[in-house]
Amino acid sequence: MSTDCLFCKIIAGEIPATVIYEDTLLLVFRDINPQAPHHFLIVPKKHIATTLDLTAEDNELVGHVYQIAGKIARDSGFAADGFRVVNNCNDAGGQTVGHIHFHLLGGRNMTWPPG
Ligand code: D5M
Repeated sequence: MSTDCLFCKIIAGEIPATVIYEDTLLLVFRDINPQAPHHFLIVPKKHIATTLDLTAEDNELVGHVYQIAGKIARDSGFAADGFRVVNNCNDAGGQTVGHIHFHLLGGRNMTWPPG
């Protein structure tokens, strides 16, 4: 845990969030500023700042993120229509919280390129 990290505080239960899934590796909760009818944040419990800080030790963790993204999309009923998983890295990538997370967005038609 990083003491100064918003998502570490949510994982520790110090800041409230609408949690929809939890296991030993991940916490998934609703984004406070949803960009789609379904917008969840899939957050590894391990404090990893950005994608650039991932190591080979995290390969299983990242695979698990995508497996759980599919499970949540199926369980929430938007998997068949399609969805998007997004990881923003650093300032130009649009990252605003310095704890790695994956946006799971569904329930509307996505456009490309993203903004
Ligand atoms: O995404 C960071 C996301 O985190 C952004 O979509 C808002 C969301 N956010 C910020 N604070 C909270 C709390 N307290 N609960 C739920 N969601 C939150 P990024 O990719 O870093 O821009």
